[in-house]
This record gives sequence, structure tokens and C-alpha cells, in this order.
Amino acid sequence: MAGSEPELHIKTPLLESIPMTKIAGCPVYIKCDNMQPTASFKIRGIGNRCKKALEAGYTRIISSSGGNAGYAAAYAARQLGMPATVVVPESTPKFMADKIRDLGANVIVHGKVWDYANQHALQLAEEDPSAVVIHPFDHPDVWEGHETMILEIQDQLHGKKPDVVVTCVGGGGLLCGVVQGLQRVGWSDVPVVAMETFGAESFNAAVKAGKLVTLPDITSMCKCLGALTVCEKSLEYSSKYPIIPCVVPDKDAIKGCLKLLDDHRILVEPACGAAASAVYSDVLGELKAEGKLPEKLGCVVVVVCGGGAINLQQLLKFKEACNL
Ligand code: PLV
Repeated sequence: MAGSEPELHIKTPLLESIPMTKIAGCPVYIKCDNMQPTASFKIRGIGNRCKKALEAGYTRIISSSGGNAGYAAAYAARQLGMPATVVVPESTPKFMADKIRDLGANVIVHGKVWDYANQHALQLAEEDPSAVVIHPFDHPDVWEGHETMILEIQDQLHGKKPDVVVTCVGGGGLLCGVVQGLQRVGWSDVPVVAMETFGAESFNAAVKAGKLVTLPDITSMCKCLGALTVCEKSLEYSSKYPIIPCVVPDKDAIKGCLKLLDDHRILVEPACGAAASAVYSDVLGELKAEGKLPEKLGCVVVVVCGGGAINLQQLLKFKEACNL
């Protein structure tokens, strides 16, 4: 991990969710990374990456991000005293772009989805050697930062070991961090349920094909799961570790958001609702029935990755669109 600067992320609570425990029939813990200063887990990895870039002599941050990674990069840059430019795709809500701007970053809107915004960020960096491009999910420093979440969970479970960890997958950075964290604490045999939604299922498609697959478009409401192609590392890990890819409809992800709000007063993006749907829509039960998970689970951890690109009005629009 990067050395001299203070941590940019905080240690977040791990809470037993009684409503989820009732559904799953075993203790379910939620790792509340929605409580990070940037409303999502992203600051763990992006913060680590930015600190290391500063130590390496870079003086300017360029981020390409659908939202949360850019928000985290802008926050990190502000804390570290570096100027930041964040390139967001047109799919990023205006209020999110404004939030990034409020942190002092220069925001450029470019391209329909993240992949095109990223190309533009790379071009900008070519013109300025003092600038580092902070990739939202495909970098070892990002994965290393995300690992801290599992180190905290190990500490917070006081000697208990989870039987399964549930997370969602966009470009796969979070998944890589979770897997590496599990390795670091000696839990590499713990299965990871990797949740995606239809229309953003680039990880599921890659695992099925045995090679990286580029989706033609992102049609899911879970825009921040919307990387057309996942990172190579996440595919590599899928053949080495017990990772179970699962795809749910948007409706389940939105139901997950609504349930988290009602049960825990937590407002999160649909990406995070997709992870919660593993319990709320009983995906874990289906996996048990298919023999992919043991019939008796002793402890489940759900990564509440959070997300800042949501407000109540937006969630109600998603709810209506899904006839919920
Ligand atoms: N969001 C990325 C990539 O978008 C971004 O630029 O912010 N949960 C939340 C709240 C997220 O914002 C993201 C990624 C994920 C989950 C998925 O994380 P990943 O990409 O590391 O798998 C296209």
C-alpha cells in the first residue's frame, strides 16, 4: 500500500442484516461501503492508486469514469492537493457530474458509454506527461486498495469465516480486490458470488466464452456495472478461484435497492441492489438447489458497494420503469 499520506478511505461497519438473515436462514452481514466519504467502495482502490501516482512523481490526475471512480479520483486529488480532470460518459447523471465538479475537478462529458470516455482520457494524457490516467477498475494498485475491505471483514468477524461473499461486477476491479483480499487472509476457498444484470453481463459472457467478450451496448439500468469488457485479471481469477457468476434482471436489482432502503435506510445505486438481490431474490437458494453452494451456509457477507449517482427521485423512476 502507498506509504506516507493518511488513508483516504475509512473503516466501514459490518452489520448483521436481520431481514436478510431471515430470508437466507443463516447470519448475513452487510459491509457498508456506502458509508465511505465518496459513497462507494471505489475510494479504497482509487485512493491507493492516486497516492502511489503522486509518490511516483505525477502531479495531475485524469480519470475516466461513469461516476463513482471519478468521484473518488476527484476526492483523492483534492485531499492530495493535485488538480483533476474527470471524463464521464453521457450516461452519467448531471447531478453526479455536478458533485464531481463541486470537489474542484474539471469535468468533461464524452461518449455514450464509459469505454469512449476512457479513450478520450487516454488522449488527454498523451498531451501531458505530468498527468496519470486513473483507470476505474483495471490496475493492480486499484485491486490492492479494494483488498482492504476483506482485511476489515476478517477483523470484524472475530474468527468467524464466511461461507460465501457476494459482490457485484462492473469491470471486475472490485471482484479482483475481493479475491485478492480473500487470498491474503487465507480464505481463498471461500466462494464469491459475482452479480451482474442482463444488459451489463460482460463478466458472465467472458466466463462462458473462456475469453474476454465485448458487449455491443449497455442496456441495463445498472450503468455503473456497464463496462463493455471486463478486465483480463477478473477472467484469470475465474479459472483459479471459486467465483460463481450470476445474472439477474434489472427489476431484481431495483428491488434490492428498495429493500436496502426500507430495511437499513441505505440508499444505493442499482449496481449495489444487484448484489443485495442475491439474498432478496434468493439467488443463493437457487445456487444451493443447483449444487453450486452447500445446502447449509453458516455465514454470508454481502458487499454493499454503495454508489453516489442515485437520489430518491431517480430510484422512484427506476421503480416505476420496473413496475414495482
Ligand atoms: N463503477 C465504475 C465503472 O463504471 C465507475 O466508473 O465509477 N458498484 C458501484 C457503485 C460502482 O460505481 C462500480 C463501478 C461497481 C460497483 C463495479 O465495480 P468494478 O467496475 O470494479 O467491477 C463503468
